[in-house]
Amino acid sequence: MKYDHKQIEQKWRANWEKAPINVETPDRKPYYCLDMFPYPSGNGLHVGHWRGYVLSDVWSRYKILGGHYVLHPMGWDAFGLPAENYAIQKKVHPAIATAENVANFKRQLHDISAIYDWDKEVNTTDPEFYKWTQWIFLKMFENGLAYEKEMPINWCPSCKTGLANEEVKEGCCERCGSTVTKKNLRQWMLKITNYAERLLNDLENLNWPEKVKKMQADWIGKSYGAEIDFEIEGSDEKVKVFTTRPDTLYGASFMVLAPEHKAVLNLVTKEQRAEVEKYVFDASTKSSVDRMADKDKTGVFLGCYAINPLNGVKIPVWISDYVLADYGTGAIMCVPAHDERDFAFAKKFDLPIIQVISKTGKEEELTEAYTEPGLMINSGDFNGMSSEEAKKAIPEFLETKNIGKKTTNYKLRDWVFSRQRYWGEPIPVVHCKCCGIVGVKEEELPIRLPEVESYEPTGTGESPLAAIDEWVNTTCPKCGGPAKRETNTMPQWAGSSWYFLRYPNPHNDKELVSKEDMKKWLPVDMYVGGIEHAVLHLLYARFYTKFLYDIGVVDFEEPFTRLFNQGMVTKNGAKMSKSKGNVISPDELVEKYGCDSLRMYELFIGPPELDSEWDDRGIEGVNRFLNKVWRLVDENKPVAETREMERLRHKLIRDITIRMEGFNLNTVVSGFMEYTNKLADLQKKEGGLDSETIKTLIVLLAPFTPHISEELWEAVGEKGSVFANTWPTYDEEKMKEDEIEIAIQITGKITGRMTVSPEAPEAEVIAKAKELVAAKLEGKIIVKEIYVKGRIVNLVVK
Ligand code: ANZ
Ligand code: ZN
Repeated sequence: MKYDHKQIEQKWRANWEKAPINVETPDRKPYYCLDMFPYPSGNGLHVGHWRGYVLSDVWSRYKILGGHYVLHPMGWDAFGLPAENYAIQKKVHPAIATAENVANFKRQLHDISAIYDWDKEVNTTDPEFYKWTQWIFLKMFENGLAYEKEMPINWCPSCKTGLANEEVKEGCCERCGSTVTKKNLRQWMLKITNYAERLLNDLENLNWPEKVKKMQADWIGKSYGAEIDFEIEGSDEKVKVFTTRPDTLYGASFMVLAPEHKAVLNLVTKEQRAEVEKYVFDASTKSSVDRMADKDKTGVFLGCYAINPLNGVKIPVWISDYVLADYGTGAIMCVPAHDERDFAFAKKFDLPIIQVISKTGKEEELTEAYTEPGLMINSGDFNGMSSEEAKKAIPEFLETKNIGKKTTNYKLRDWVFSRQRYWGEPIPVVHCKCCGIVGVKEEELPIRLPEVESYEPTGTGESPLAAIDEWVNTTCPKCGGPAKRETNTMPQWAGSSWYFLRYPNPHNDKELVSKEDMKKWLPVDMYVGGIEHAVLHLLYARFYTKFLYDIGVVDFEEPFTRLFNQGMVTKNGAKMSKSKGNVISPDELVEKYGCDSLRMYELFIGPPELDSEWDDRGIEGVNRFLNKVWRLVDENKPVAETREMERLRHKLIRDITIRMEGFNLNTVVSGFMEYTNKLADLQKKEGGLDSETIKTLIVLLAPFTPHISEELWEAVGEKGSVFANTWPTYDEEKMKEDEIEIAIQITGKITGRMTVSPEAPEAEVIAKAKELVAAKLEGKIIVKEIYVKGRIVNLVVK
């Protein structure tokens, strides 16, 4: 019988449809294995997408064999810009393009043979789904976590539209190339900052990659520091600075304000005003990323001086765009001796550099900022203290004088939650002249997206929804008077922040998730997806979960117990993407080598957490290996089990299981290759292998190559699916080599014999030998001990 992948794969897919392998029985424990759901783009899947889907499917099938009933769903994160832009170009409704793309994705996913439960499919653009996305927003609004605020957004002055950050390429509009500016617009914000401390603390207990936890912690960015008031010479105005290094206060030799700082125009002198105003305007056109980037420092002197509160020294006040308006207090004291950015600024504008911390306790010639701890110098009463002590002592002193206080600061900002776009969830509130902003009644949800004629942004910074009077004009739920609907829509992140709660029963129209479904399935046991979501998506999902916990919807605070981030598949060193023209489509590979070969190659390509280079020859090698497995089973004449077969089988189970548990899936595949060679040798030597060993190999392979395993399982005469088995277990005892006899010599003369394991360590064997011949050693001194492995112990005596 020849290995015919096409025939086998077709046959087993049809069989699985008739008799599903993932079934609920009272003794099977639920296990939830989740993929990050895709955005159904028009480009379809490439082999890079396969990697994550294969990983999670192998894991799901492994869990089925481990005695679980597995929830392994799939769905679509389908709101967002690409569909909307396509709609603008082609004048087709985004829902139509989305439906086409979803159908194409589904067809391609079918080739992976993953055990997705399509009854549980979700789509964020489906009103049945976004009803609950809106419901969560309403609850946040009721709980004071959603609020309106004027915020600067990216604005293209020539397209007259607001732009998402992703649409700004190197400071220019992606569509027309004009320089993007900022425009103040009314925005909806979510108070994620209320959760900063919990989001940080709860990272600790998650079984997540350390790297991701660190990225989240850095993003939340908790720091301890102080706020210090500086008086301004000749003015009543005081400027508050935020610093994480109050120990360096004596070294502050100038002060810098953000260009947007509200005191700038009060403080600037007549002489400096024109230059300052120009600088402020220019800064308003740059993004904060550009501003923070390490580049040549720019800035303008305001003409006035601040007074250092500790020593009364006059320091000049500047503005510069490296100071951000919305972090800390938007103003900093600058210590060029100990801060790199301040050092660069001082060098450029020839400002004084005063060292106040030193390694040796003496002043040195500084060629760069000294940022390490050390001893305090040039700091009045604090001289001689360690800088770590001064970090506490100086703020305490300032507090007693009422000129400063200790603070905790977070980098995390509230979340700008509105888009001036069509293709997103309508925000479910109305604006009433009498009552202000009023949430719609829960019974009215979902607030459906109306049909529009033009998806184009309006040019006023409002969403296209604003142009549909019949939709916009409504009545106020509170007073019944005329009111207008909110026309901003939610960002693409909204649906993905909670979709995992919906999969257990996407059609539940009574509640977001039922108590029974929650108890049974949630939180998610294993979440698989790309590292690019390490911060935003995963942080938003954690925030939503904590909020839903607080209002009693779910009974857990963390959504994803275990997280695995797969690396990317690269080709010629670059990430696969249509624009780079280096995309490998799975379609022909499946056709030529089969789904099982491609699944296995996706794992063999490298450690799953790292980026790995695609190599076309690799899949051929895997295919040859699977042919070898096929022959090993197909041509086997079962023989009675020998000790050697038993030993090899237990070792195989152990090695595969341990690597599997550690998610070292590439080494699982190489392990299979290694053991298959050993089994083939043994088969040759003994004229066949015992059927238990053969069956064990088939079961172990099943999560990786489900079709071949099913076919071989049938070929060895077994009824039913290979997935009805349980994952084989191993016994350390059975792995041990049989004991062998070795001779004990005393100075070359055989004096006894004993049996030991051939793997027993030298020290153990010699100790045992000495014990056995102890009587003959009495009164003698051993001068040398020799162990010839598996043969002789020689004790040389005097
Ligand atoms: C004086 C100083 C001396 C500072 C020194 C650092 C080193 P993190 O750790 O990121 O929170 N800073 C404060 N507000 C800022 C703003 N709005 N824009 C840009 N920079 C700002 O950084 C806190 C430090 O960054 C603060 O401590 C302040 O500079 C600066 F040897 O104050 B430091
Ligand atoms: Zn009203």
